[in-house]
Amino acid sequence: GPLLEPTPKSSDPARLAGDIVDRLTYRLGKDATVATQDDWLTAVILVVRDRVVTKWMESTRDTYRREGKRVYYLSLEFLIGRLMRDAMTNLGLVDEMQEALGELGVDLDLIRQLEPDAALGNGGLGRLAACFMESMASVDIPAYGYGIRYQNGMFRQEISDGWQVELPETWLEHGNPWEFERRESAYDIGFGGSIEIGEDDACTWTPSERFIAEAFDTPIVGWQAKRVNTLRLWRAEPVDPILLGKFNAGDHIGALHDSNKAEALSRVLYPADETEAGQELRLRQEYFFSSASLQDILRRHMSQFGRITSLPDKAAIQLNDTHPAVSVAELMRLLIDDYNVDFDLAWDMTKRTFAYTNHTLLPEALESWPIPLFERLLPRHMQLIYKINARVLMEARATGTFEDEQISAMSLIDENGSRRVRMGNLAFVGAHSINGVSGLHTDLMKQTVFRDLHQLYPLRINNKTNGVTPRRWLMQINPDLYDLAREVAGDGIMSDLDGLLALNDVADDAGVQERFTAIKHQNKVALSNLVQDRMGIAIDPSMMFDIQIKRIHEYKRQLLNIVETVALYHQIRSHPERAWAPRVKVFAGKAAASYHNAKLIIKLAGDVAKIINADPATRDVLKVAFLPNYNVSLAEVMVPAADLSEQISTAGMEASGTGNMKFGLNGALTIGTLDGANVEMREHLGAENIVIFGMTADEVAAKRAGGYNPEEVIAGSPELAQALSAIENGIFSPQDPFRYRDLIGGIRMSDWFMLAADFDSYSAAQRDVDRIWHDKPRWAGMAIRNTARMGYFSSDRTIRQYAREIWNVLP
Ligand code: DL6
Repeated sequence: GPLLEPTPKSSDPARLAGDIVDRLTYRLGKDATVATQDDWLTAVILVVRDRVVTKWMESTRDTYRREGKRVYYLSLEFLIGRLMRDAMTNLGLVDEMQEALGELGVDLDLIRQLEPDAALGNGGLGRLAACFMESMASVDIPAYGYGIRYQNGMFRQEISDGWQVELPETWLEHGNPWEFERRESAYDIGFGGSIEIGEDDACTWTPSERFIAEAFDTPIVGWQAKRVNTLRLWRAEPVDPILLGKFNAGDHIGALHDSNKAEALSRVLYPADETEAGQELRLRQEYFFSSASLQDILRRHMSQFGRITSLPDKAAIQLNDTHPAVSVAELMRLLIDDYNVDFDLAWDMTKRTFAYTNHTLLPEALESWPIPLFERLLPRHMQLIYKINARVLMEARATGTFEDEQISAMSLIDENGSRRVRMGNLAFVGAHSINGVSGLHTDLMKQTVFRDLHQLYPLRINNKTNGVTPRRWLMQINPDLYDLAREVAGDGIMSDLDGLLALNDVADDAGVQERFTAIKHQNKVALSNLVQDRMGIAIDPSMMFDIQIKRIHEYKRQLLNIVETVALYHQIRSHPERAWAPRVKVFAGKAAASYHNAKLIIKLAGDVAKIINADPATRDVLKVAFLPNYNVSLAEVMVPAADLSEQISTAGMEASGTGNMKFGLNGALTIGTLDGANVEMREHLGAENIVIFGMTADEVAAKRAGGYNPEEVIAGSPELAQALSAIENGIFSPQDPFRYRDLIGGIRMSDWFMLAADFDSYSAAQRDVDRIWHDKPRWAGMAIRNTARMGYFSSDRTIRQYAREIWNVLP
């Protein structure tokens, strides 16, 4: 009845101001005269959250009423960043809030910057999950994200004497006003113990260890608040917070044993990005969140539909990489052991429910677990995996078309060396859809990692090229460019990014170019101010901002960029009379803590910067900066300020890239290889609006197979040879002249990432970029056409494709 309706919330600035003071007073217990900026931030978030909650409940009621299918996105990473501006723009509250805070004497932009980044992810995979959450709400798909509420997310990077130092990030320090703790949504999670087979093969698993998973919900608002979905993150709790017996016996530390063990489960995000994988704790985290999420999904399904067999019609579960792949075995266990479904039906239901996204082909990133470990932690799951494996291999043998070698490649158990469970194969066989994240990546998946499974199940692999949300990555971070785009293309662009195409017709218009260039300049001023504040380096905003930001990894080839910078430096010194395009090369990114070469590359960037920036002979045309602690919020300042975007991975190695899309959307030109989604960007932009260089994926593969000799290539390229020797001989590290000997030695010896092979082509492409830079109208025209033609790379498009082609849900 009307008495239960919440008070209507208005967006009237006076009302907002009143609500803010109300929250400050009654929720924070603070008087406006003594409130800190952090208090104001919390009060504002609470006010915004209240407006979200009303919509949230409407969305939930609507989903129940429709009796439709829900999408569940299982991901060990959600790299969200800040949420306040996102929620305010999607609610259409920004101007009103600004006015309200003005009345209170609070600066919205200032408190906005105090909000900590929710950095529950490493890089592209986690940020994609965040864009997908926003897009699913924006295109009106009932969806839940499931993950872990890490107390410490991505580490904070400090650069000390040029070296990366990892420090814990404490995003929950001031509490988290966005989340709702759900004590009632808690599940039992078991590990270890033994299994017992009873009558009719019924199995009882008695775990030796138990924990509780407790839910924390964050509402995710879609564009124009069409829908609000839920991000549900799990925190581990002990069953007994304190073992009183032990405590009373004087063992005060031992009394907290269970508590500490639980805390460790959801304590920290593994800095995994494609190389490092912790062992036991990582597997425990994967199972912990998979089991909690599946129990929750089944509970919701049963409470609404009452019949377990309709699960595949009402739930689509997307596995974000193999991190949640143990879910395949867990769903089988729950169906068979708890719901008495027989194995055949359970297997059919499982495959119809799950879909799996692969994000990398790097062999070191393909997860597998030692059988003894797996068996010890998850004995029942191990048994089910053997049974599933037998079924799959029988199907393979029955075709009569596979060699033994192919059968063993399809097996869920890797028998080469010490036996391991292959999580990629488990995800593949347990899903009806396996997708790659760009056209090239999907083709390579079919030819490499999943070649044999693809032959056995040829209809499963499909492509869903990544995208990014234009609300955050255009409208919020580049409001002036958004205004320009809106004037030309109309108000509908945020719901249909293809509308940006209207900009294409005015790309050569002098007035539009002037405006575009002024906006870019202003964004560059903002970035130079940030660099000045944080690092004390002055950079001239009229220089070309040439930016490479992403995780530091050899395949992403930051080293190629640095070596080219050194070569350019030498060239400028030898030929000061030439018309060099003044550039600042900006780098940012984190290295996995145990990735030695990546850390050395960071050090090298700093060493090179020190020498080049101090040289009066080149000072006006070349600068280098490495910005510490790259995160979503820093990207939000860097992306709109870029003139040139570096997307230079060894072809065949970057699954998609999404930074490439953010830069293009904000009117940066791309210099890049034909890798990942760069290939499709070229198709959409036209080859004349992107600078492509280097070998193709096929050429890389052929060269690797055909005996590549980097020394020969180096000998044939005087510029490369000179740059490598300079670095190798300690010109940039005089106090430690051998620092880079092994790093450069690796290029001479094997050069797996084809730095030498692509160098001349890269360097020539950079000189093409210089020429375009000198032709201002040409540059501006290309840049505007980049924005105009990036509509395809909206994550709304990607999500609609998942909805139609994988999930079978109608937005
Ligand atoms: O699909 C999102 C993103 C891609 O854009 C990147 O190209 C790819 O490197 C990244 N993959 C990972 C792999 N992590 N694991 N496993 O982060 O995914």
